[in-house]
Amino acid sequence: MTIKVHDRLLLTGAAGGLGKALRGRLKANCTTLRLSDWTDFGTATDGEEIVLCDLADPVAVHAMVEGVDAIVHLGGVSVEGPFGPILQANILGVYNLYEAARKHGVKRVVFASSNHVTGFYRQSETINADVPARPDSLYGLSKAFGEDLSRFYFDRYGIETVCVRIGSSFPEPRDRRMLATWLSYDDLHRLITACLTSPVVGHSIIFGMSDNAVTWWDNSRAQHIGFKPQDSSDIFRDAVYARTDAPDLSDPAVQFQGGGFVKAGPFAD
Ligand code: NAI
Ligand code: 15L
Repeated sequence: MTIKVHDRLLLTGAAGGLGKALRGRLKANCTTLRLSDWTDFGTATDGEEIVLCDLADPVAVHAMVEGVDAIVHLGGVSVEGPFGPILQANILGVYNLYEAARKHGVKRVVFASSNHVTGFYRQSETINADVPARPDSLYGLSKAFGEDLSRFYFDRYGIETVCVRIGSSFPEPRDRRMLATWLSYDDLHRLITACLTSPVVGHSIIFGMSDNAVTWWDNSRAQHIGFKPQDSSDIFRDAVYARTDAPDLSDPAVQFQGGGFVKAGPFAD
């Protein structure tokens, strides 16, 4: 597989679950993979660079971004919690990242958004990326901010972004909800590759899910990205049903697409 398009590619959130899953896979997409997180995660191997950086620190973010051609931005708070850390990493952090991208001439970003931008749509609805955001959490709200900020940086400065509203990307679906939202690691890599290689992406939003039989998301408006999932949660269905209870249909976590996020918190800062 020969898919290099970028010379130096930056991956933020490299110490996290998806960062670890993508570290080996993204080497095919570039000559040099610059890996970043704010926690120590070891040493660089061949074709890698490591830059430790707190996304809330603009000076550190500018140093992290200097010299890269494109960015896969996974770093930040990835679940619902107190507003303080979300504000620092996901709101201030994404502003710092795009300011650095503008200053250093980066032309394309893949932004790890989340299905929690639209988590207050019901599991009985199929939505596309044109429906209004209905965040289910402070976390989802911060991702909606990232999507809007990236649209501004496209409209004003021409920096292209694909916002990937990732469903649930784990080795396997963990519960019945994830049968609809699951995105395999290989499909995640296929999706990011499509975002990095599609000739023109402008500012686009795409839901990140595998080819699951049950889905709440319609990606027909994002065909220009060229993502074709090859995995499916369907092979896990029987096992997930066998180990989980029948859903309580009065539970908001079962009614809404965001699952448990719709009732998480409030948290003390
Ligand atoms: P994770 O929590 O395992 O990884 C996030 C990484 O960001 C961590 O390594 C953490 O140290 C780093 N980070 C946090 N605050 C930081 C800061 N201030 N400065 C620098 N780095 C910081 O999350 P995961 O699962 O790997 O997700 C990656 C991205 O994808 C996140 O942005 C998450 O919101 C998004 N996403 C993930 C989904 C999934 O199913 N795994 C679903 C939807 C979105
Ligand atoms: C997310 O946005 C989270 O980052 C991830 O940990 C999962 O909870 C996922 O959504 C999900 O909705 O399953």
